[in-house]
Amino acid sequence: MERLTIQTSPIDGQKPGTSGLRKKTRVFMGRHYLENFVQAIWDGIGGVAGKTLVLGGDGRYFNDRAAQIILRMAAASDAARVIVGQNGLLSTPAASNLIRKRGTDGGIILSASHNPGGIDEDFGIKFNTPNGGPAPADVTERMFAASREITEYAIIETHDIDLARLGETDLAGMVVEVVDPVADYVTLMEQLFDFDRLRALFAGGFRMRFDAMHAITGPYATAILEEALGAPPGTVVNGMPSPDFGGGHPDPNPIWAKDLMDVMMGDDAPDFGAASDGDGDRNMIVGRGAYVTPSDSLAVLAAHAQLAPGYAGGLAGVARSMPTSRALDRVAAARGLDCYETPTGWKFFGNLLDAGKITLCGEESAGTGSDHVREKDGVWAVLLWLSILAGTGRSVAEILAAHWAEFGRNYYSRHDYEAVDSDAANGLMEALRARLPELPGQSFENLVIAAADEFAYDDPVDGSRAEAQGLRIDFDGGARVVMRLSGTGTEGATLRVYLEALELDPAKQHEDPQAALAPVIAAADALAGITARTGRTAPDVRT
Ligand code: G16
Repeated sequence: MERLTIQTSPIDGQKPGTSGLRKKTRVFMGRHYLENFVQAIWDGIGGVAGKTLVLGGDGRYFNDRAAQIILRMAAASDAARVIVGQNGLLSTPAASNLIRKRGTDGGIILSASHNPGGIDEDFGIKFNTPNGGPAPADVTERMFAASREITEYAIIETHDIDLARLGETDLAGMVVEVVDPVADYVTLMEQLFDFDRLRALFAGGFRMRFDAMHAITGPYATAILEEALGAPPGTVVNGMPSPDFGGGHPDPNPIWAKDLMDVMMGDDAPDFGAASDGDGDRNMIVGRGAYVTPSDSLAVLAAHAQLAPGYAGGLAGVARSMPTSRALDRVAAARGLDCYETPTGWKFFGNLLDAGKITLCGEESAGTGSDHVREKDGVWAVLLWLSILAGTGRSVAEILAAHWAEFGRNYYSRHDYEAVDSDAANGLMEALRARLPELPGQSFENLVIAAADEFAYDDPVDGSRAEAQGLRIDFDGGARVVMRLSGTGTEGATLRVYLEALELDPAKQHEDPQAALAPVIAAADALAGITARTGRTAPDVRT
């Protein structure tokens, strides 16, 4: 084995976004691209000499090659140990759990989350800090700065390490420890949830369909739902991870999980349906004939969390990302809980969780989680929903109806305009930003603007400030439009328009959300000139 020092030079654009560095796979496969960024990670965290890291990914195309390169680079920079999921696989929440449980110096997760995989699709890499959570901005900025000054990187020249075999091997003085990617995660879930009770639910004939979308949660869901809880074989569908996710788009929403939606809206629908994304941190929840928006799901989980043993003692507080609907706030107000509003990005929950200010948090982008790890967690959300279904004896539709009757319904939808010309998208945002001060008092489509601002966040724990986190326009009566540009796309710009309207009258809480939101949708277009500026007459995705 030879330690090589390879001369290189900076590559443009290695700036981590909302969740690590995401690019087209072919970009990552380009000469020095991955190596430069991995070296930048080492430099950004003060080197890896003597450190222990976790490594794993969602199994997408290039995961296996990237894992080998990272191991050889870690060894060349004198890391002590890397704990790798078997075959280089780990779901994002399982990686977060391992980082915490083993007390490591952090970990690397290979994923572009819900983005499609394949040689012509997307790849990604992110670093999680020793608390198990995504690196905060100061750390990713150091990585970006290092990527702009890089002149060389170190790598061990050797044959591939066998990542299929559990156990330890030596790589130039570094221990490579290959672990079962599922086992520790199952143990954690057993600590939070009453598996006996959930077993009894399935034994009583409860039917469920979990769509793993050919992504990483297949093995986790099979081990927990079918093997540990006794759900019938076939409960988990598309359970075998594949490098291109079966040619699909592993994004658990009604568009990309349409098969599941069709089953759940059909005549013989199971009691409960769920899906998770590429790396297992997102979730979609759907009952028989009842889709649950991620924002509503978060609010329902907060209202009923005590039905699971892990949360029986109550919640310290809750948090949501700013664009997430304010359904959570209504639960928090009624229950006397602190409720924090953070920018988009799971990393912003980290300090609140570490400081014990919150127990539960979530986002409109199909992520919910708690203080059990420092990532959102798809399978965990499913188990908490199952605990609520078992504990209340109600159906998903009944739980939703009761929730809205008690707290009001925050009708909600997100409209995405994808791969928009970047200049057009930036121009739209700039023009709207410039008009914010004059908007209060004006009316659009008969909705009167109560307040308009650009969201900035002051972290209550470390005092750091994050600016320019989205434009928000509040209307009288509880409706709201938020606009921001995505930080996870890999092509042009993605304009996200978040739409919300509050309905307190139970008689009006069962409309189609797009119809209920029609005036807010029209007001958003009138405010920002979406069609005029982007040339788009309809969004690509409506969640
Ligand atoms: C990531 C972040 C989430 C964020 C989502 C969408 O999720 O972890 O916090 O809500 O991206 O971000 P954006 O609106 O900037 O595209 P994931 O599941 O893609 O890792």
